[in-house]
Amino acid sequence: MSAKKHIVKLLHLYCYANEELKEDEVFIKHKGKKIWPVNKKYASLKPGEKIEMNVEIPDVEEGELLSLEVWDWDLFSANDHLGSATMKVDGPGGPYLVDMRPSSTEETARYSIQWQVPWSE
Ligand SMILES: [Ca+2]
Ligand SMILES: [Ca+2]
Repeated sequence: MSAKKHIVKLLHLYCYANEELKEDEVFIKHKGKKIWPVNKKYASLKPGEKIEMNVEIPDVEEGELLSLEVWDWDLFSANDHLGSATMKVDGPGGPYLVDMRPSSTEETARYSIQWQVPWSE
């Protein structure tokens, strides 16, 4: 018997505090692969801003802990892993808001992701 599968829809990304002085150049990874933003390298965000994500992650098994990595793109140095957000996928519901857990105690960036599991046919 195989586990039930769901689509996880990412709705919005909120920035409460950033890593850099002006704007962070944010992108999101899932299982080591960039999944957002879709048609560009990153999205620029500063504190107090919210941006629409509108991306779907298919085939998430019921009960799975879905983990998303939040990254800041940098031109002259390695990109920074700001932190990770974990969502427990129990079935259709939401929207929910999950806080990113910072990657270290020195990390200043604070982000949250709004997500939901839509009802399917
Ligand atoms: Ca940057
Ligand atoms: Ca940086």
